[in-house]
Amino acid sequence: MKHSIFFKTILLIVLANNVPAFAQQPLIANIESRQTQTLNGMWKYIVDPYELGYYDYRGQVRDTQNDPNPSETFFLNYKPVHPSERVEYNFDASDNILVPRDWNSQKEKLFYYEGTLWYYKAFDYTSVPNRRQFVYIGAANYEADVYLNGKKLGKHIGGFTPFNFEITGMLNPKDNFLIIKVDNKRGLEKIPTVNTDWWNYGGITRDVQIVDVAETFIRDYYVQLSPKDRTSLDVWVQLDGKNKANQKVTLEISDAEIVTTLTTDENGFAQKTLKTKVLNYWSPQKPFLYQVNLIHQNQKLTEKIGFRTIETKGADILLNGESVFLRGISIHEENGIRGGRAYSREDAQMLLGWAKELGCNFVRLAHYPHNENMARVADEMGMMVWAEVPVYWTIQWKNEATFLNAKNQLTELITRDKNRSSVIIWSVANETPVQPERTQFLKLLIETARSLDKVRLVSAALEQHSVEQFANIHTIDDPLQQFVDVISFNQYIGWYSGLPESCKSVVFDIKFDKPVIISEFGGDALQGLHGTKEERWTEEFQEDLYIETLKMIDKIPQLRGVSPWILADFRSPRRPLPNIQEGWNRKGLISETGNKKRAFFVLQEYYKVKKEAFETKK
Ligand code: GCB
Repeated sequence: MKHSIFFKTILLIVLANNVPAFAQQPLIANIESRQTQTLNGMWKYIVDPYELGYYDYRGQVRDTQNDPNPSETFFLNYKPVHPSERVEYNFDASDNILVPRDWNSQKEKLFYYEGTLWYYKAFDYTSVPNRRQFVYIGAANYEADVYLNGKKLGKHIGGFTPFNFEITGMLNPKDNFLIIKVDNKRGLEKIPTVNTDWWNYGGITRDVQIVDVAETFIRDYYVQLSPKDRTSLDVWVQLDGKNKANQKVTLEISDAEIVTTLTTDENGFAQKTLKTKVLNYWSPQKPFLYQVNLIHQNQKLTEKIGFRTIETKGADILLNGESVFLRGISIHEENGIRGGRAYSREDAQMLLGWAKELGCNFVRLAHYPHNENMARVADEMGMMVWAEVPVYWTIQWKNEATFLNAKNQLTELITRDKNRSSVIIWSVANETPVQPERTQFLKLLIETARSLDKVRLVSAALEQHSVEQFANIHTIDDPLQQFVDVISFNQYIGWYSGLPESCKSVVFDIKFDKPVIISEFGGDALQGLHGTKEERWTEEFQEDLYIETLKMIDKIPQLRGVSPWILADFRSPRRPLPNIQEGWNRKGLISETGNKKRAFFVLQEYYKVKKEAFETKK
């Protein structure tokens, strides 16, 4: 089937079956530079495992009813007017919870909870005439139904990407209430699906803000070097509002001596390619960022953007035209020291700071879009980034709604981070089973990434196996290799198969002349548990596994990067072993309490040597 036909078919099926469409209101870019009022802080919450507030006793969704029963319809925030009235909920008298933060790490009783929680926040708002307001939510895992002052704004599906709803004309000077129903139940049709090796942290895990903009405003923009040409910039802007046509937007990058004007078409869109002088290019050695201003009438948006090219040539990854080796580490979005999901700039500084100490110039942000601070801090620190969507293990490849959901999550991620110089790779999947429907699904995701972003590389973490009859020869048998820019694969020789010793005889045979990244390898060790290298779960076993694995993979001629599994121990319900795991995946190089294990120093040494080898070759 031709792709356009495939998409049309999907669309028809979606319309016919009334499958929820995943298209949200278009995302507003660069919230940091906008006029905002934060709604972070204490909220009230009601735990609602049976979804009393959402469905009536006949299973009808209350927010689609003309006259829902106020005694049970939580989003109305109804208060009894007479003592005789039956109202079975009360946000004001309910417990407090912090936003942003997952609920599991805040409340002991919610540690294992998977289901619905209703969040409530009261606030005042002083509006200025002729402005527009939006509520912007950084992420809520997994499904969010959002209501303002008793009215539904919309629903968002997907736990790791931002969304916004327009609320112009709906705000009062006093006593507004925003109610968000967040449901993190796992489901077979979801992305990710029921089975993951990480904690299903629920809640509003990122910032919530009211964004205040002009009637016609710059909603989104893109400023990046043109692919393969380091002396031209591709720029586009998208205005939103009644007067979006035929408007002038000024782009100013004073340090690059750029001032130019773009004029929008009838859709409020304008684009331009500009010739520049030779710039200070962004790289891990010198993460130079330019102050970029976009000005429309009296609004000015500003942010720091780095300029660099990233491309592949044969087996090389070229950053600004020079071959690089990606000295990486995989990271989960978790702060084990505080507990729970990482979300803040400080969290990003801690995690990326550890990576820096390890000698990394690259991080794999596994297995879902991390918060925006990660890519922003990576820009500042000079860390290249692999960003990923949670198409993980076995999902429903034939389910159109599942595909649209994955596509939407990828689109929201790219929309948010397209101006981050640190981000060099979009990854569309992790360890997915090779079969035709899955390959078609992922191929379409790759095409989505390429159509939204022409300047970054695309990859997916694949699987490897040994060749029949030659147990020591390992290869990748996956048609997806043709479609990705970088061949990445996870391998656990010495941990899930054999002992570290077995690495000695393994040879990888990779058929493509493309760069190879080992996107995962590793083994569990309990920090502080010592023994011989033959004793599993000891730091010495993990250390030996690193030594042997690094020697083994170094023999791959196309090897251009590695991101071992993983920076720090992370919570996983799949890890029950008493006294060792206790609910933690122990493959971290650092414990959840922040202590380094022996393998940390093996990798640090390897990266020191790699850095010298690659950087002196030039
Ligand atoms: C993998 C997965 C990762 C797991 C890891 C493990 O292959 O990609 O999510 O956590 O192995 O520890 O088994």
